[in-house]
Amino acid sequence: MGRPNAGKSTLTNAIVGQKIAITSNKPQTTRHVIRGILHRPDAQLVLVDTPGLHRPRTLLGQRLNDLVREVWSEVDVIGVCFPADEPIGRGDRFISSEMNALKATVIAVVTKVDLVDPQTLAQRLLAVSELYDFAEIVPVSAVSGHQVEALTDVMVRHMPESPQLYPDDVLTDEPEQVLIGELIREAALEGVRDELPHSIAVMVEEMLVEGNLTKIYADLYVERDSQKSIVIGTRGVRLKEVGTRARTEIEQLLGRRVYLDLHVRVAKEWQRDPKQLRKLGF
Ligand SMILES: Nc1nc2c(ncn2[C@@H]2O[C@H](COP(=O)(O)OP(=O)(O)OP(=O)(O)O)[C@@H](O)[C@H]2O)c(=O)[nH]1
Ligand SMILES: [Mg+2]
Repeated sequence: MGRPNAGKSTLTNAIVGQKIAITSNKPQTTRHVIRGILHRPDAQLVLVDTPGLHRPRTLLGQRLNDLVREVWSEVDVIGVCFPADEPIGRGDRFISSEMNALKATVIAVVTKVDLVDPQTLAQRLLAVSELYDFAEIVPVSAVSGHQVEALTDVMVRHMPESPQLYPDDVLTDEPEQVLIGELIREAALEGVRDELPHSIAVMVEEMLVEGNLTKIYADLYVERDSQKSIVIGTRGVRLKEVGTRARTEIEQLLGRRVYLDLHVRVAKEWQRDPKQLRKLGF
């Protein structure tokens, strides 16, 4: 867990060894709870990637925070992520103060250490140690791989004994259709700014297998007509780029050729509307 953009999903992917969660440099990329499984000879780690905890401005934001808090009570170890390239802020202090009430072992993970010099890292580690009495503090880089294995060792050390929970070949509990929708949203997030990333949602409506081709029909939702024009771009150029980017990723995931049909629709103010939120799976 951690505030938005702290590097939680990138780290989850690095530990699992496969992309199961989408990532972006926009805050609040993750919108649901994603389980990733690491299989080791001595242990099985079920990683639970959560949305970034933040001060909510919409009903969606509230729902996302609720999801995070639900997870806290279900896990054995909580890794709180702090990005090394940003100073400790009010959000981090707020999150740490909530850890007191929890049963789980709480460790601190200082992420993105490849972005800072040793002196800055030392300062960050000190600041983190003063926030809360963490059981351990582990600096890592998901991008360079530095200390990722050491982090998994630490987590395994704090795991209770348990029967194996997932079969050997399962890396995530994400349904294929959800993963595909997420890959489309990730492609759509690239290059958009301000409020627009928050307004984008994707639903895969239909998947048809025809020979060695998979046909995918998906709707990309925005909240206003003006956003629709931005997403589509002049003569559809942007939407076409998004489709191409997403299709490449989906083909990699499925290992099959893909035809992707993307429609942009307006769902007015969906982030604040309980009925629309339900329709979009929140
Ligand atoms: N250089 C560097 N960048 C990283 C590292 N980990 C994550 N990032 C970048 O940080 C940004 C945010 O990463 P995410 O993994 O999406 O962050 P998150 O905590 O899951 O964010 P939310 O889902 O919005 O809460 C992305 O642009 C990543 O590429 C790292 O170890 N090194
Ligand atoms: Mg994330």
